[in-house]
Amino acid sequence: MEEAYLALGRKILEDGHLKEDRTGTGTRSIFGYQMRFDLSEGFPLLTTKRVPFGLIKSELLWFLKGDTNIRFLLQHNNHIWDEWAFERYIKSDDYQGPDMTDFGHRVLTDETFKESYENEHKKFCDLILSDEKFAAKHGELGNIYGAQWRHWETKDNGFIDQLKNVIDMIKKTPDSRRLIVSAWNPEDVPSMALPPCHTMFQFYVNDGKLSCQLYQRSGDVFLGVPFNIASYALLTHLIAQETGLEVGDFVHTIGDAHLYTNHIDQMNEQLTREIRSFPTIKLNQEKNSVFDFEMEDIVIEGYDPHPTIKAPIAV
Ligand code: DHF
Ligand code: TMP
Repeated sequence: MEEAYLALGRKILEDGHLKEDRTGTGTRSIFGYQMRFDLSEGFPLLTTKRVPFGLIKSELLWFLKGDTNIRFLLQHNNHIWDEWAFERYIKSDDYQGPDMTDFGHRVLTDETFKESYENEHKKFCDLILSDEKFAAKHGELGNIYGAQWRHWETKDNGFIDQLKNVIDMIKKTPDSRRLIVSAWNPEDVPSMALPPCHTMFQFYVNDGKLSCQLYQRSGDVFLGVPFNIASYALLTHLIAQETGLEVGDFVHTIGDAHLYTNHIDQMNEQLTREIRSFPTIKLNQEKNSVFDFEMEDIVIEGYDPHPTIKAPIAV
């Protein structure tokens, strides 16, 4: 099954169009791709490079709480969203340090700047952790995933808990064709630190099994996509446990599937590696609500990946 992912990487390397992008990095990209992972055959955490599952767990628990502030992530030593909060902070009047404009590119080419960035980044993280007021103001990413999943604001000043509703629907009307959660809220998109990449997902129940399909509008195939696959596989396991179903397929549909030009060597390296068998996942069987899970309730067993492959993230 990991082959489905590697085939995507290979296809982009072979057929991808050269395409400029918002971050100014440049990509090779294709439009429209679908992968399918049978979750009963193993947990889709890639083995051809190490994918840090702890970060995927804490990010998903953060979404499930409806949280959109990076403070929780930092408390779990998870730094995958730092750059997007930091970018907002340096544009605010409260930031008084050295000029950090365009830091994402400058760290790649300028050693002296990189040192200064790392220093400012560390100060930023320390403040988020130690100063609640600072965190409330500068740790916020806007109404990203957690807010839309759990607290979609309505015209009458109320809100919709899409995730709770979809779980209730899976229990009561499993044949429904409306088992959908949308993170794409056009009213909120302009104020988000990053408009949702995993845009909407749908569940499907057949033969006692729960399947999930994600529509991802934009996929960073080397860095983001391995996380997204594991994250939605985990979400499907959690919801299956609560609803008393087995796991079915995770279907991953991507719109603009791209490799950044500075990830090409890394992807080629990964493609030389031999696939190992997927690990398995163990959930604390005593938890019967998706919203009650904590880090230690979710464990991966038998994960024996090839080593990490580092790549710079495009900001
Ligand atoms: N921007 C871009 N350009 N690509 C993304 O994938 C992306 N993902 C976001 C936010 N913005 C993004 C949120 N998810 C990493 C993985 C997922 C993610 C953000 C970052 C990442 O850097 N992964 C590294 C390890 C990071 C670490 O150990 O801290 C990896 O090698 O998988
Ligand atoms: P964009 O908003 O210009 O599409 O940039 C977002 C980038 O982040 C793009 O490369 C896709 C990537 N991304 C993922 O692949 N998965 C994710 O979960 C997130 C948040 C971002």
